[in-house]
Amino acid sequence: MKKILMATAAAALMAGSAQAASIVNGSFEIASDGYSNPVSGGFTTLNAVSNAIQGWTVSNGSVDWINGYWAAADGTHSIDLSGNGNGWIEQTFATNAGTLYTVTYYLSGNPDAGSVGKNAVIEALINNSTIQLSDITGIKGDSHDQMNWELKRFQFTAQGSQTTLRFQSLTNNPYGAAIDNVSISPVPEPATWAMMMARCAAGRGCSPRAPERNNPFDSGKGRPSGRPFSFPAVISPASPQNRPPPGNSLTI
Ligand SMILES: [Ca+2]
Ligand SMILES: [Ca+2]
Repeated sequence: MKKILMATAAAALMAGSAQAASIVNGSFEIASDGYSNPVSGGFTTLNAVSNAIQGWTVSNGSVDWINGYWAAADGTHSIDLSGNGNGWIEQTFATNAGTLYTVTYYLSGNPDAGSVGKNAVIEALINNSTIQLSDITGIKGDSHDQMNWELKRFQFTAQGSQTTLRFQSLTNNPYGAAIDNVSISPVPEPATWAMMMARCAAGRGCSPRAPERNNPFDSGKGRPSGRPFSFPAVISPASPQNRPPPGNSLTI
């Protein structure tokens, strides 16, 4: 029972604060208005600056927008970060300054030049200045059907009301790192966890109390009646057939 309560509390926490940041079209499945998806089984090379992919900007070089050319981690679309050479793709979203966020994404590599490791960078930026950066090395897909997608994690602490997440290829040929299914969620602060667990233990419920602007759990006023409490998905899981095999743990 306690585990159920803990899980409920965790879900409630995530739901209560998830509105602060979300990635639009993290699986790269949707074209912006006025743009067409790549032909099924193929791909489209997008040169900077391009906003053809809903929510995303190709901001430097070029990337390939894949639609079924190889197996995606989720859906049918993914990205080769090297279109004809190094490419950057990025998205800017609302954040709460001081909040720690976890970005998850799936990573592979274009297998067309053989099973060769790729190099790339993921970074969080504010006003074009890097907050947090992580190198990505040695990723490889074996074939179009065996892409060996790996779930990766990247964390940063926001420094303002907006943050940019950028993926950069460092493989300056047409065969770069591949990404798919990007999502973001805030990491609950220890004090918030402690408060929620104390409420659970005292039998006062494991749901957060009324949202109060930027501090959803401290109002003490109770949630407004008649307003349904929902639990939006924070992290979109990969489709079952494309999940990493058992034992492939989440790594940074
Ligand atoms: Ca996808
Ligand atoms: Ca390419």
